[in-house]
Amino acid sequence: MLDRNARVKVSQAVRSNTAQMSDPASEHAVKRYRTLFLSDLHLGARGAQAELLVDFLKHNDADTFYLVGDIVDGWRLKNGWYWPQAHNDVVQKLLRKARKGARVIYVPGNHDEFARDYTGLNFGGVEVVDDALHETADGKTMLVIHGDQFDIVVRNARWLAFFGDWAYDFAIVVNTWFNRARRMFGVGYWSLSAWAKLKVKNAVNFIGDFENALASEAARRNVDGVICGHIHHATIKTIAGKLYVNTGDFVESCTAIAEHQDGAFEILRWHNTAAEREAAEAAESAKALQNERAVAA
Ligand SMILES: [Mn+2]
Repeated sequence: MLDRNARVKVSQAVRSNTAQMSDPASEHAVKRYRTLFLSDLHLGARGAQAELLVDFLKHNDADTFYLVGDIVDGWRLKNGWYWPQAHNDVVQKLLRKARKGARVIYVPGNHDEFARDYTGLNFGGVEVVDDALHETADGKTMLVIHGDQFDIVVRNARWLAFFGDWAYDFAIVVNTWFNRARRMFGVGYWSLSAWAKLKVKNAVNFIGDFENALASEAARRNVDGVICGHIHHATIKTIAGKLYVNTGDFVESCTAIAEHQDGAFEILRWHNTAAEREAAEAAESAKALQNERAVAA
């Protein structure tokens, strides 16, 4: 499954100590999962952690990858092209996984909404869909959706609950048209998380409202749970009998969701893992490496 040459090549770019990377022990560092879910990479934005992401994709593999929206930040790219090599490397790594037989399913979000014009199509082995139903190894059906579709519902959760089902359906339709109109007229996307940050006091409510909105969507669709992104807050929990899984992001928290071979979900936190590994490697290696780093810094 692994192309050793490619790995070593990338390693050379990242680390100066190649002898250590070709060491058979580092081969064991690659973990294989049934499924990996990633969202909110925001490639094209300066905040994207592309190097960490490349490192993540090097050390983690899966039969199926779900890209759960906001993979590319189209809104940022509109205000000036920012596309460094590392961002390209992420895309290349994902396409390469598709070429090598992994199933890659791309569920666009609000920042890469342009991709929603291509749903139902397949690009270099990457399937583009509005949302997906994922069957876990232990037979759970999970709705995979970015989550921005519920922005208006989340903002108005309190009074929508008062009006009931029709208001909920109406709000989702309005949400879709509202975003489409904003895109058509080139107005920036209204940001749920920016809105929540402004209302800091309501931030906890906001996360809770989002989670409840998504869990009730799982109930409406008669599935066992939901896997989403959008709010940059990784979680695995049960809400009113529905499994709520949020992938988090690769901007601030650097998280992903893994499905193990038995169907169990786990949050992978790569920021810490990468830092821990680097610390261990630095401790193991000779002072030469430390000196090298001191010079580099
Ligand atoms: Mn989003």
